[in-house]
Amino acid sequence: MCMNDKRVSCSEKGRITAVLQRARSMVLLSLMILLAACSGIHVSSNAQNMPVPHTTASSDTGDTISFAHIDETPSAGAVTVDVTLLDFKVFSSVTTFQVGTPYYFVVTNQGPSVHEFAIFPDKADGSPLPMDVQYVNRLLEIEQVAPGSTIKLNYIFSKVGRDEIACQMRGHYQAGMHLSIAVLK
Ligand SMILES: [Cu+2]
Repeated sequence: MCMNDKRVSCSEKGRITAVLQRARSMVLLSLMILLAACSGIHVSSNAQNMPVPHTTASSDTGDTISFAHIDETPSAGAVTVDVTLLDFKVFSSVTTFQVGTPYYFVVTNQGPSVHEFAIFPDKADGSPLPMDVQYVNRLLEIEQVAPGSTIKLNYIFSKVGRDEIACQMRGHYQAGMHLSIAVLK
């Protein structure tokens, strides 16, 4: 390709080509390292997001909700509990529960916003625990109930105590989205 009368320019071209090739192989090498690193992170993040026991619906990939545990039919002998989520209130047809009784929660979001359905423990006297403690010890949680939608799930309380049905989405709890309930023996 190089003409005899353009030697300088030809050798320049050669150098540039060599530099480009080196750069290309460097890019390839970095890509391979990056890919290896990424696949490592992916595996460990999967391991961290294993389904958590006692959580009715858990987040599998950050914002994605798994509805794998949501039941469309009540378990045998279950008491139906109608829960209504509003901006920013929670209503429930049952507020006194019993340990060991199967309950079938029918949770409807009648508000214009997305809400969470969760049951958190309170202190023994019924006063609320700090929100982060409530959340860590939550009995069950559906992270997102879309406006106008209904989710249904079976749940049996295993512990006597004071709890609350609540939504902890940003500002919702503080705005009034919590309802005290009691779980008796
Ligand atoms: Cu809410």
